[in-house]
Amino acid sequence: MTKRVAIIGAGPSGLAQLRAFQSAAQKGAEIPEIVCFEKQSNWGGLWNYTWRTGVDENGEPVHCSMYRYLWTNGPKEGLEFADYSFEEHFGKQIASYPPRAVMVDYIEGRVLKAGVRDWIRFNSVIRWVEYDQAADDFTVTVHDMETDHVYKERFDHVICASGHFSSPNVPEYPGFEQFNGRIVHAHDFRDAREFAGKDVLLVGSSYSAEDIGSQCWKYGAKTVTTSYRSAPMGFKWPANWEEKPALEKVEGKTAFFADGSTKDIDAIILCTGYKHYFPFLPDELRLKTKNRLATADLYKGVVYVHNPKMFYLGMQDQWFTFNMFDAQAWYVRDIILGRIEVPADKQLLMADVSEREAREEASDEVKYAIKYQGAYVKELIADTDYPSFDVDGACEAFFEWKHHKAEDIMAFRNHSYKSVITGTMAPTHHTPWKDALDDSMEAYLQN
Ligand code: FAD
Ligand code: NA7
Repeated sequence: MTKRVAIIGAGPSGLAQLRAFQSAAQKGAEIPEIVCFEKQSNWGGLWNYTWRTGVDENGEPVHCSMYRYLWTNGPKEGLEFADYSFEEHFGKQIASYPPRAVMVDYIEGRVLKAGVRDWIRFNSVIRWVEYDQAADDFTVTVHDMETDHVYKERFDHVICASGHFSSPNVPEYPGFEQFNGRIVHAHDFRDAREFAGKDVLLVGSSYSAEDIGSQCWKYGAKTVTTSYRSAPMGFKWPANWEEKPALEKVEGKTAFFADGSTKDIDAIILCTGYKHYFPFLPDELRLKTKNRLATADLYKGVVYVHNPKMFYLGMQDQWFTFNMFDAQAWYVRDIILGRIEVPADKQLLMADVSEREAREEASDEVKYAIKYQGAYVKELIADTDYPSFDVDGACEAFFEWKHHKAEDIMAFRNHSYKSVITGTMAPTHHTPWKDALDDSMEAYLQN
């Protein structure tokens, strides 16, 4: 009987999995029956923007954590699909930091070409997954929101690609209950114009704090204050942007920081990260990990060590994104197709995880981390027919990106890099990022 494979989520990781199977079928391989369940009404995952916050039209938690005016926060040359270049999609090379709408078009282009949309059941929320020891298969409970029907189906494998930047980590500080202004987590931040003319405090010192602060600055916030728990971001900020140590409390509209300083603020944006959250998985199948490069309990970063018929995609913290999801998806596909063997001895799977953890922990330098994840991508693609590409070249683009950020945090997106897929240099964008207020695809692609 044909094997059945369930994929949870049609974001970049789930779509990579669909493309991986489709490419094997295209080359003549017999592939299992694939069913991808997506709770939203369209594909693209986090990139599928909605103005909604809280719950969606079905009463489910909104998945999207992206916002209007979001441009990629790293160069596109670091994430380009090896089997579908930006030039192939747009018919020309484009600048290096595309806005969200341009990225969605690109993500969609590859899967439309592959013709895999029919493999996806949209508006379908995975409610529960159970493993049956005797039958050695999984029963998946699905809520079809279009027909309001809950049903169960059996699968030989489950691939969880539900993302991990959607369920917010929301700390509370003394005084929040009485704060006379808006408190919002980055997950629910949608439009920087809301904060024009305001004094905004962002809690956190990672990508969301940096980018949402930059958005607020670009769209006219009066001042931006960021507060760090561990270490400052340390960029050369514009004159109306200040970094403060840990927030201790708020009283009325005044924020108090660990160094004894204070600042009067109108709004607080909690850029305090996300939780790996899988409400549809029982203990024995549920990944419990920190947001790091070497995730807990995943052999080769994808095979769940406590049940190797279950896989996870994209659960790592991410320097590499789309091309890493591809590397993982091709690898998982080849395990399912019997082309790659997973050791039967659980100790060996756990040893693989420990080795990855130790290697990640050997240094906290950024360059080391980028190379570490680059090496992981190389390791996986070496074992499959995913088109090999210059991963070291992509690492170089990341190093340059870091350098450009250090030079001028409000201008790094004006730089261009060379594609490691086509070898073409990206053009310089027609408008500096800080002045480009219209970020529609049409505006971006103008020459
Ligand atoms: P997601 O994109 O999160 O997709 C998961 C999918 O699973 C969603 O469609 C969701 O609806 C679905 N799903 C979840 N639960 C269920 C369920 N129970 N049943 C059915 N379906 C379900 N990466 C970059 O490369 N460049 C960037 O510039 C960039 N910017 C980012 C900015 C923000 C604000 C955030 C939060 C992330 C950013 N990322 C960026 C990283 C991002 O994680 C990846 O680009 C990518 O979206 C991850 O893909 P994914 O498929 O693993 O997860
Ligand atoms: P990250 O990268 O996980 O960073 C979370 C930040 O929040 C980090 O600076 C944390 O500080 C900080 N944090 C977490 N909990 C707290 C509390 N309780 N108090 C203060 N500060 C806290 O998440 P991001 O949202 O920035 O980025 C996630 C993705 O979105 C990323 O891929 C981007 O591309 C977009 P710490 O350093 O741990 O002290």
